[in-house]
Amino acid sequence: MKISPEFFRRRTNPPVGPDRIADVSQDREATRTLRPVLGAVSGLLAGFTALAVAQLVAVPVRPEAAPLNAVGDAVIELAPPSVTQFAVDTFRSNNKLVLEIGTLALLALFALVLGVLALRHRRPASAGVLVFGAVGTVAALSRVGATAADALPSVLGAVAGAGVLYVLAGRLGSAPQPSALSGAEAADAGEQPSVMRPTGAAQQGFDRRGFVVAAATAAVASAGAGAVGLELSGGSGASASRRAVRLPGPADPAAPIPAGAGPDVPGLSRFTTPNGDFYRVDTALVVPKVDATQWRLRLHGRGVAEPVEFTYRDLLRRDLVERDITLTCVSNPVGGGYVGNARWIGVPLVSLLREAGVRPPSEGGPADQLVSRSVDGMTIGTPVEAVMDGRDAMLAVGMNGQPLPFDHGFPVRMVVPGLYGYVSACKWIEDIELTTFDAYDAYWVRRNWARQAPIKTESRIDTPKPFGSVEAGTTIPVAGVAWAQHRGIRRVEVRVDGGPWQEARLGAEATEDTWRQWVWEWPATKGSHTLEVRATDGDGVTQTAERADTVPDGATGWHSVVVDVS
Ligand SMILES: Nc1nc2c(c(=O)[nH]1)N[C@H]1C(S)=C(S)[C@@H](COP(=O)(O)O)O[C@H]1N2
Ligand SMILES: [Mo]
Repeated sequence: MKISPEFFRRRTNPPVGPDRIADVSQDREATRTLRPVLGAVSGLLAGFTALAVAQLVAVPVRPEAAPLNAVGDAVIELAPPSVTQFAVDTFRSNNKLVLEIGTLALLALFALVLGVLALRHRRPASAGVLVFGAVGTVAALSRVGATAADALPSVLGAVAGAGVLYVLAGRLGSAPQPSALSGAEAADAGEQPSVMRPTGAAQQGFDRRGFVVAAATAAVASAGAGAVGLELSGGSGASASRRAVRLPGPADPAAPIPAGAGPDVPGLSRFTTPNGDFYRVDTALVVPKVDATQWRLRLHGRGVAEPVEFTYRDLLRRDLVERDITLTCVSNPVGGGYVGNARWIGVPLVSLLREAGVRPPSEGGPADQLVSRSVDGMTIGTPVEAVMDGRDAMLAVGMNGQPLPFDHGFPVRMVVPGLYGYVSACKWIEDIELTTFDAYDAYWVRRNWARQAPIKTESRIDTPKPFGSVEAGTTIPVAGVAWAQHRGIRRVEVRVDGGPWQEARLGAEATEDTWRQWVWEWPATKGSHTLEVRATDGDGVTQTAERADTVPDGATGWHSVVVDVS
């Protein structure tokens, strides 16, 4: 059959004259074949409309509530691990794309069938589009952290799609009565006795022009809605995946920060460092932007019963802990700023390790080093004993109530209280291997840094500033922070010009894994003075005065500032 452009230009009731006879019989033939095709087209258009409208509605809701995303993720979730593993192995990083194409193809097939069915059963077939909506709704609502609003994209999309199918099928006309066919025509129609009568009144139901106009309108409007939706939701990718994250509440929340944790002194570091002010130390020239929906964490190696893989959602599904933990960089010089305190939320590392069968060396486990690898190839080696000794080592997903910022390791990083970052705090982590210190040297170890590096007790004067000038008269608050993560701070002392040590007032202790703020009221006299500070940790050990460089395992010495009092 050939459909000429003529076909679409014809009026509903072409004039029938002697010179048109041949045309009319061609029409009859064309119409008979064309109608199911146009039905299928209507179905596809309805499906397209549903997806496009859903994409637009997902903008104010959240990108991951769009049905294609939601259904895709649900499939990944429900598929047996062997199937997902096969997909990951076969399609590598394209597995999500392959999944989406597969989902789309299935959807197209159903839409096509519904479209053809709509020729005869307009209402039920149109309602069939709502079934898609139901599937999308269930998928969207089953997401971690889903709210009722997540149903909106699927529901509204499906209603729009059903509407389009209903209207288009209406333009194609209803099936004629079989009795209206002549015997010859019925025979001609073969297995399709419902085929439209070829002439006159029979064609009244088939509004070609109306169909073309309605179909084009639906196509253009849907394409517009879909494009705007994709554009506004930032499409897919890392940023969209981060925006879509809703962190679940912790099963084990942090204790409230004690009221007196932060003396209110201008110039003193805040107890909790805001994400935007948090120091950043890494080797990344370009901050890795990881799409959380694609991200996987592999856990394998010595003493792991069977290698396991976790998705971001797997982690969010687990019981999360929330803790205030102070992070410190080994390359922080005395008095430096590579230290910050945040409220982290994450999965206790020990739970994942125990489930995988890992035992610490003290229980006879064969691995004493846990090597984390990041997406950008950083390797960080941490003692297995430390992460399993009861401290709050975690795979953090949140920082101060936000999904991890990209700078600080989105989607997942490690945080281990008491160990310098380069031996514990792998950002953009994607692989954890259990091995031994004998068998493997991590990145910084190969560059002359120590294999093991617990954080050294340190204290810092935040105010007054070095070489600052202050006015004599009233007392001057000298204030700062002190840290000895996982041992805690017991005492901070200040002295002036090498005089007797004076005990500072400590902020209330949040936990032994956090720094402590301190303040000492200085009855300052005129002249140039040297202030020094030292801290004593929870074990009663006072930080050493001995100056040590940052290499190989952290600087030591007392922080001092020189101040002019006028
Ligand atoms: N992938 C990766 N993770 C990393 C690093 C890095 O260079 N790459 N640096 C580590 C070091 S040395 C420190 S001190 C901390 C710093 O974490 P932050 O940048 O979030 O403060 O991250 C650790 N994790
Ligand atoms: Mo560091």
